Amino acid sequence: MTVLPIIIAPDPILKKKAIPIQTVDSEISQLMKDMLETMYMAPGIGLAATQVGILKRVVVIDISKKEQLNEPICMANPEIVWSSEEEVTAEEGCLSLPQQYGEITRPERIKVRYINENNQTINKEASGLLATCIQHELDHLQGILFIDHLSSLKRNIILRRLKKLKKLNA
Ligand code: K2U
Ligand code: ZN
Repeated sequence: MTVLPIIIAPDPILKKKAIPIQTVDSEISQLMKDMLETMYMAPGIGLAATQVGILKRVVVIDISKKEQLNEPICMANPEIVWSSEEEVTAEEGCLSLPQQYGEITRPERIKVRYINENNQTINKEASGLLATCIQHELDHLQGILFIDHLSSLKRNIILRRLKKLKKLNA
């Protein structure tokens, strides 16, 4: 398995829409495995293919705690088929926006349909951190970052900080 480089904002690739996949074949299955290894190494609890520069509609998630067994979820062509009217606000971070955080409001409960690593169509209900993470990752597949849900003032402050960080690390 391979740890893939995570793209850091600002980067035009992070603003692009990902393309649906035809089927979960050996190539997509290997991508899911590499994305999981990359996510665990980061560490994070979610990762979208867009963040490793691959514009395919694939995300991986694992919200299990360190002391628990891993419970990875691999999603191809994920789509939210229902969202609750009730919303919840939570602090979000992002592996592509290191050390930046913001309070983001999203639907509290969702139903998501996706193709799993075994090419099976799955319908799943989610709430809490899992629902937040799924919505965060599906935003990535649309070229949307959590800062796009903030005011332009806050978004520009974060982007200016990240531009300075990238210059320092170049
Ligand atoms: O997409 C990513 O960059 C992965 C995020 C997923 C995430 C963002 C906000 C809220 C939940 C999940 C990273 O895992 S951010 C790191 C992190 C780690 C633990 C809890 C929350 C965020
Ligand atoms: Zn993210």
